[in-house]
Amino acid sequence: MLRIYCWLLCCAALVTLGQSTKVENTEASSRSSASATESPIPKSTAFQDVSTEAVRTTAAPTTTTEQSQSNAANGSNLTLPMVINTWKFPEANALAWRILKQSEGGLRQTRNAVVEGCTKCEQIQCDGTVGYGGSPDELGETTLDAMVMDGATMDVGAVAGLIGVRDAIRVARYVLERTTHTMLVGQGATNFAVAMGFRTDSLVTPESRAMWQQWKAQNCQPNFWQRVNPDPKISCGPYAPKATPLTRWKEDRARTEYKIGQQHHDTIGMVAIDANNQIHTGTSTNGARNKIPGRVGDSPIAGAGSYADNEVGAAVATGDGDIMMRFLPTFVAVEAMRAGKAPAEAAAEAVKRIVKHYKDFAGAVIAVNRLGHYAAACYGMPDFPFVVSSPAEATTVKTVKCMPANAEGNVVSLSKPVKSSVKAIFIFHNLKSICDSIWFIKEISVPNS
Ligand code: SD4
Repeated sequence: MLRIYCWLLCCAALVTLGQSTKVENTEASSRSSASATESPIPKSTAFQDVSTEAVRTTAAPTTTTEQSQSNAANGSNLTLPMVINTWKFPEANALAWRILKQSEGGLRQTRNAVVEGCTKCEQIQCDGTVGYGGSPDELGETTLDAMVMDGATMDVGAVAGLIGVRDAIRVARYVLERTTHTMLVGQGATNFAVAMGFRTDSLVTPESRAMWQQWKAQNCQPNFWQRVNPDPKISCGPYAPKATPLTRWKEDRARTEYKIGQQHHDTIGMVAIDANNQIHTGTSTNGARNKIPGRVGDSPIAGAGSYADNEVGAAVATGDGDIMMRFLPTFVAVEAMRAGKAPAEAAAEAVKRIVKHYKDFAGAVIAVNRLGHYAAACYGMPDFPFVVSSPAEATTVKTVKCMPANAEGNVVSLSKPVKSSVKAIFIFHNLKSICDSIWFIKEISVPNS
C-alpha cells in the first residue's frame, strides 16, 4: 500500500515539475537578457556565448573537430560521460576520454581515466609545471604533489613533496588503494612508492637546473620569505627570524609575485564522470617555483585541489595554492551545488570567497554537477583555458574571461542548458530510489512472528 502511495506521489511530482520547469526557463531567459555576465541559472545563451570563444584542438586522436561542431550545432545535450581538466592540456584529456569510453574498467573506469590522464601530463611535463623537471625548489630539487578522489566512497589517496619518483598520481592511487591513510609526504612517500614497485629517478633536468641557477644568480628572487634577516627581497638565505613588533606585521606583509598561466604555475586538475554518474577527480603538479623545501600546495588536499561527491558533482582548482588551501575552494563549490546553486554560481562563489581577502590572488575553479554540466570562474589573469570531452564536445579547448580586478559579482558561465526532460528523469530516478528503499525497509522490518 505504502509503495502504491509512493508511486502516485512520483507521478504527481513529475506533473508539477513539468509545470515548474516551464516557469524556471522563462525566468532564466528573462534574466539572461538583463545581464549576460550574471548567470545564476544554466542557460543556452550563456553556453552559446562561450562556444563562439571555443578553440578546437586537433590533439584528440579519436574524434574530429567536425564531429564536435555538428554535435554542438544539433543542440545535443549529451553531457555524459565527460572529462574536463584545467589549462590547455588536451593530450591528458584525450587519453582520459579514450580510457573512460572503454567499458572494461567498469565501476572504477573514472579512476583509470583521471589517473592515466594526469599521468600523461606528468610524462610530457605539461607546461613544465606538472611532472619532473619543473618548479625547482630552493635547493634545485623538483618535488611532486598529487591526489585522486573517489566520489562514490569519498576515499582519497595523495602524495605531497614526493621526491625521486616521477609517477606522482599513480603513487597517490596506491595510497588510496593499498593503505587506509589519505596522504603520504616526502621521503616517506618515496619509500612507500619503492615498496609498491615504482622506479626511482632524478626529477632534475638540465632545464630545471638552469632555472634554479638563474634564480640563485639573481639573489634568489623572487622567494617566499618574509620578516627574516637578511632581507629576503634582496638576498639569499640562510634566513633567521627578524624581530618585528606584531603591530607592524600587516604593513610588512608582501606576497611574492606569484604568476600563474602558461609556463609559470599550472596544475592539472581533472574530473571524470561516467554514464552512471560515477565521479573521480585527480590533480598533479610540481608546485610553486622557488618554493621553500617542504612546502605543500593545495593540489594534494581534498577540498582544496579537488573534491568529488557522486551525490552532487565535483570541482578542481588551480592557482596560488598557498592561498587557495586556506579556503577549500573545491569543497566550497561542491557544497554550493549541493545547496542548489548552478555550477557557474558555485565556481564563482568559491573564487569570490578568496578574492574578498586576497585582491592579488590568481587562480581558477571548475565546477561540474553530477549530470556533467560545468562552469569555470577565475581571477587574477586575463583568461583561463580548460579542456572538455563529452559525447557533444570532442576534446575541445575552451577559454573563459576572468573576473575583473576587485570583482564583486561577475560570473563566467559555461553551463549547458539542463533540459527539463533530463531534470524529470533525474528527479524521477531519485523518487524511485526512495520508493524502493521504503519498500525495502518495510520488507526487512516485518516481524518474524
Ligand atoms: C600549487 N596550486 O602548488 C598549485 C599550482 C597551480 O596553477 O595550481 N598552479 O600552488
